[in-house]
Amino acid sequence: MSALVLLLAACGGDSGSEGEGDSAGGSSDEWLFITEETGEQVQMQYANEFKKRIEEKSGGEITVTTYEFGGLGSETDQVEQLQNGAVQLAVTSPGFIGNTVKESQIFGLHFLFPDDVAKTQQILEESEAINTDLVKQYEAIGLEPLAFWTEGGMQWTSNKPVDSPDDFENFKMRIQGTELQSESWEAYGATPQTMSWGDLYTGLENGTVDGQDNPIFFIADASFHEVQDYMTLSNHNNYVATTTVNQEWYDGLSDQHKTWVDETVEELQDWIFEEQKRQNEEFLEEIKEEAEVVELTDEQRAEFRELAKPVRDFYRENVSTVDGAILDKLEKEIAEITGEPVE
Ligand code: 6CS
Repeated sequence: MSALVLLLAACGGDSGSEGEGDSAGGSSDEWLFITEETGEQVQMQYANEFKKRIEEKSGGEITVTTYEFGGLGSETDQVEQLQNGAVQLAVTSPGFIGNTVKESQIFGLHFLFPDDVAKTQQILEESEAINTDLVKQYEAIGLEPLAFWTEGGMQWTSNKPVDSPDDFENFKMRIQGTELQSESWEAYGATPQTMSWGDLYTGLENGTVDGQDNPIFFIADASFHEVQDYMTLSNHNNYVATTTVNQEWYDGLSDQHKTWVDETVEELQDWIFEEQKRQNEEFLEEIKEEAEVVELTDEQRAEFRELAKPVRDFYRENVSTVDGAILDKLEKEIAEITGEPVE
């Protein structure tokens, strides 16, 4: 644990408490909210809007302090900080928290969710597999996921056209770092390599890795398109973010504070959907000015989709701690919402 984390943990607790019971982490009046992004990227927009609304609702009684990626260490440090209560709230991604909550790697499966981002958001909000069964897996390690939401479809970038699995031969693909991500890219023939996004611009520039995948807004805002010649509209996956809080802190909130948190998280579901949509649409135009944007045909996508299918069994057998029960249920729920059969 870093010195900063220890300091935050030590400072947190009961200063200024009026017996409201908001005891884990920061004082009862200050809540710390960490994200994995920076500036005006989608997760930060979320955290800052949450801050604005909570501060308004509480008439200034509560201050929410938001931290950008890097402000409190690496993405995996952040999971630890949330668990030990050094921070109270976070936006987490399965690509990092998946090593702690194994079952959450389900969101790393390619071609599982529909291409329609609105339908994906609907599934994230309505699925019992996600909102009951998966939630229990987070709770088992002291975390409380309050909402799952999309940051948009994921696209890959490269310095050569990549529109068939053959193009991934000898291709070093950056991953965030779960075994499921690794398996997914190996299924196409690529060589996965774990790297923090903080090192990714340089990694792409100097050829340590050949490509990466992310939602459009993130590719543009992190300027990856400056050091990549192609962005392929592959929509092979959907980037799922999770509003996650420290369970002890959440359970200790007064009824009033918990209501403010719950209703704000609920309100933000539609708000953040519109925000990611806006950013993904606007940034696409910016990318087109510097890189070639290639759209995969249905036939090309079908080749990748076929290779991605067996990875679901890899998840069931090697990642899941409940023999894939959550995936089995989720597949059926997706089929019900899309009207298409389980693959
Ligand atoms: O690629 C990454 O690692 C980053 N991508 C997004 C969309 N958000 C945060 C994450 O760390």
